[in-house]
Amino acid sequence: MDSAGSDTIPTTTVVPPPRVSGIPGAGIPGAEEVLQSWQTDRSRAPIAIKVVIAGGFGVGKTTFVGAVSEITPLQTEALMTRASEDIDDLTATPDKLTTTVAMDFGRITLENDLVLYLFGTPGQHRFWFMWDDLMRGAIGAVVMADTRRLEDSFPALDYFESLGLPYVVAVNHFEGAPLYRPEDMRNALSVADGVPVVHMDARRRITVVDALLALVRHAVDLAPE
Ligand SMILES: Nc1nc2c(ncn2[C@@H]2O[C@H](COP(=O)(O)OP(=O)(O)OP(=O)(O)O)[C@@H](O)[C@H]2O)c(=O)[nH]1
Ligand SMILES: [Mg+2]
Repeated sequence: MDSAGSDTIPTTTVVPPPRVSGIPGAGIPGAEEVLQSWQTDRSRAPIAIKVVIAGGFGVGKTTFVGAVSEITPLQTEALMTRASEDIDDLTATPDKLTTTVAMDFGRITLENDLVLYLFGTPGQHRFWFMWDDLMRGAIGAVVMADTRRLEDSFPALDYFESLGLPYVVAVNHFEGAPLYRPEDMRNALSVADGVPVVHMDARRRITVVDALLALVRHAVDLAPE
């Protein structure tokens, strides 16, 4: 038996406290809320969009996000074990010791108050089930490719083709890797004519920004009127 007893429960009227804000009159019933100029100037409001950085294992997605993020990027790197040796090819990146196990996250503000939130996908096969969740709300994707192992890009390209989401192909140039013309890359990857193919180096901010701008322009071009 409950010692409080059901017939002794006190009845209390809870009065919510007035909301606290820096706006004069806020929280006072009946008072007009005085809006500050910065609250009504819609030209100042940044447009925030989400983009995804995808591609095969070790192609440079985490490096890409880290190279441009204006906040300390969120990384979910974990040491790789020998168990992945037979599945994820390490020959192109022999010094790579870690892999992304959930996502990368970063932010970059482009001109005209355009804020991009960058979400990098994990590359190992066993984490691909997370891609659907990572795509939610994205306006498009950068699909990275390494010319030494183009076939690793096919799953990501197929994925975005079937999803119907705008994407650009960013060819990440590693030292010593062959450099092909964008048209040749397009043919080799069977990428449609309208899809931009750009060359970049994931470690160089300026080239990463160019790849992101190419994606934003492409997404705007494809957006319905
Ligand atoms: N030379 C060169 N090395 C790069 C470049 N981009 C990335 N790397 C190196 O390649 C390795 C792999 O880079 P990550 O950014 O971890 O690749 P990732 O695609 O995020 O890898 P996963 O998350 O495991 O799929 C790292 O050792 C990077 O330093 C590049 O443009 N040039
Ligand atoms: Mg990564």
